[in-house]
Amino acid sequence: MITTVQQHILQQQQEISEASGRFSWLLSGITLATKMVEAKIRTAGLSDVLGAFGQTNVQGEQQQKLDVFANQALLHCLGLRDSVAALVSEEDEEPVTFNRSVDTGKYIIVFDPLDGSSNIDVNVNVGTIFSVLRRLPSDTTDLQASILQPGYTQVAAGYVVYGPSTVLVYTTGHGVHGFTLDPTIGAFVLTNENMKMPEHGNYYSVNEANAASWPDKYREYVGKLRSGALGRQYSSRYIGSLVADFHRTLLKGGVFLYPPTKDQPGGKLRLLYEANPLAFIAEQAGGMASNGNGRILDIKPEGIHQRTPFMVGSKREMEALLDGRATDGRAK
Ligand code: P6P
Repeated sequence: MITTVQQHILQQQQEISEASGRFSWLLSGITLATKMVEAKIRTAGLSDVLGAFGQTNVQGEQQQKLDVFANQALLHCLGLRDSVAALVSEEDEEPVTFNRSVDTGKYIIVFDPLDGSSNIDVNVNVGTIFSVLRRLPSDTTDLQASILQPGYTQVAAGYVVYGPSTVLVYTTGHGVHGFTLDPTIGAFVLTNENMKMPEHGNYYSVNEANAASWPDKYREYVGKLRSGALGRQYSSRYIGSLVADFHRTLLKGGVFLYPPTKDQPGGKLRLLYEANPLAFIAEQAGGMASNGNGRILDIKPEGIHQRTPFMVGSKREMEALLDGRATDGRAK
């Protein structure tokens, strides 16, 4: 007996005000687009979709052909959903808005169409990250107020990691649920209901090449992870694709860090379509997500492409970072 992601949303609809048919119709736009991306990625080397597109995006990053394809797929599939008031993409400077009334265009979708670009051409996991916000009833103009809501207002969040299998993980605030794409039927099938992040993990995940330019507290913290000062021996894992590093942290526990650096004092990762959705999932799974000073989900965004320092992981590792626990979990 299989449960697809569409069925799962509908089955939950008694509990979730957002799981009306309109919301599951919205989600099907995302899953359709990610299936299109998956099909392209699976045969990337065989068709002319690898390599650079020849333009740079709003982040000043060299766009990869698959970046552009994924962005177009999401804009197309979601633009057809009349409940979408605006789409915000990492790849586009400005939001794409649809002239829909407050009663019809009820949602804002924010997404990173293909995260992990630096890994695309070397056949390493990449991912799609999405976040769903409710349009503010008062917001009948440029929708900025609806787009720049803090992360705790998210209606839903999720990601798809394109790896040995293609896995969708999402939450609507009622637990975290994982689905695996069954290519024989073209559907995301429930494989991991009510996912919980282990309270304590054995991995830490950070780009240690930046260590010299981190603020001291991060160097000291990673030093304690290495030395066993937190009461256990850790192993280092860093894939360089946020979605893959996060997915491992969700399943195995531990901590992922992208601290401030000299080049990126405000952090490298983006608040709206990377940190917020993953923070929502992490908290729903029993983990924590912080910018080093406070909860990611409490940050009031100032701009749609705003960056943030991003630390996320198991409660024990995150508390050790945030309250400076130096030994086996006792407060300093
Ligand atoms: P660095 C990929 O380009 C990305 O945006 C995230 O997926 C990843 O976590 C991060 O950048 C890696 O950055 O500086 O360690 O290469």
